[in-house]
Amino acid sequence: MKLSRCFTALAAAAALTTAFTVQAREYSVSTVLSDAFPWGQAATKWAELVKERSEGRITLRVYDNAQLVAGDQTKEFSAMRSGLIDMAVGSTINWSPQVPELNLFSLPFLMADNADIDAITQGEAGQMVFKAIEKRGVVPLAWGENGFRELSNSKQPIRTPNDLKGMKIRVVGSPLFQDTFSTLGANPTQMSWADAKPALTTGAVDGQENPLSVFDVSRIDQVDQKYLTLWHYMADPLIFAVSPNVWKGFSAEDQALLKQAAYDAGRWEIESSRAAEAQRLASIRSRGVEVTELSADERQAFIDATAPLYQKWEKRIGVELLKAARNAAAAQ
Ligand code: X2X
Repeated sequence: MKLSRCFTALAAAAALTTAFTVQAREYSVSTVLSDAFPWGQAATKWAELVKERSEGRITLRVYDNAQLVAGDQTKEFSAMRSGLIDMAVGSTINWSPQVPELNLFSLPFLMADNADIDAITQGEAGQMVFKAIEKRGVVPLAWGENGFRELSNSKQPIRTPNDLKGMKIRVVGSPLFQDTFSTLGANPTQMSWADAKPALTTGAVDGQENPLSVFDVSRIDQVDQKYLTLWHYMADPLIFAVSPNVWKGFSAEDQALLKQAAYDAGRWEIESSRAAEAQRLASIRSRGVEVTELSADERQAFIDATAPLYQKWEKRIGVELLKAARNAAAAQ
């Protein structure tokens, strides 16, 4: 081969490599919790399925601990909308500042059990929620689950709203949580998950609310949370979603592949995390945490105390959406 031809061949090879690198770029997937938790496992599963089914053409890389938004989980939705983040598996709570309809799931005692969650997410109400997300500029693909959120504290067992009086409780990203805990007579403080554990450690706050999986894996018992009330007051679904411009860049076949993989990862995560709940509770108990289970009457006292919140919040959430969700739950 002549030298000049050799250079041409080399240049062509280099161009090809560049093209390949551009095509094979990684897509970022944001989560708040790592794959030590069901939440992070949902994202990892999605990445695995996409890699396998695209035969390595599409690579999703998971960035946990909300690191792509410097720990501020309430900025995740905006970052995805603007394209700073390609994809996310995010909680309805953390996206509710930008999508008010997502506060639906945070209404206290709207859903009593898993059947209620499924009836809402898998039916008309779930479709309305997805439309609301689309309207605000992000493409939703499938549902996952963080789980029913239970209440822990360092002071005393909580059986009645009165037991919560004056207690400093760390809450998450939406003003609805401020309203709920203020209505119950507590003293709520909003902070990110990154700040929550230090605040529990120093005693800056007395309590917090999170699913059993989070309590268990994060060893919340080690930061003085000796009391846990199972009140099942709300559950936050997770949503697999994609930034709009990234979505448009995929062919119809790849869009279908991503969506089906998200759906399968979500179903897998929902089932496996529900199946682990009893074991989670047993291990929390075995570490000496005092678990309070409420009688129907005791739970009703919390339902009655928080009922006035519905009037204020149904306007923000949407009267029609709330009606659809209530009908779905009532039909169970
Ligand atoms: O911050 C929390 O409490 C967490 C981890 O559950 C969410 O991101 C909603």
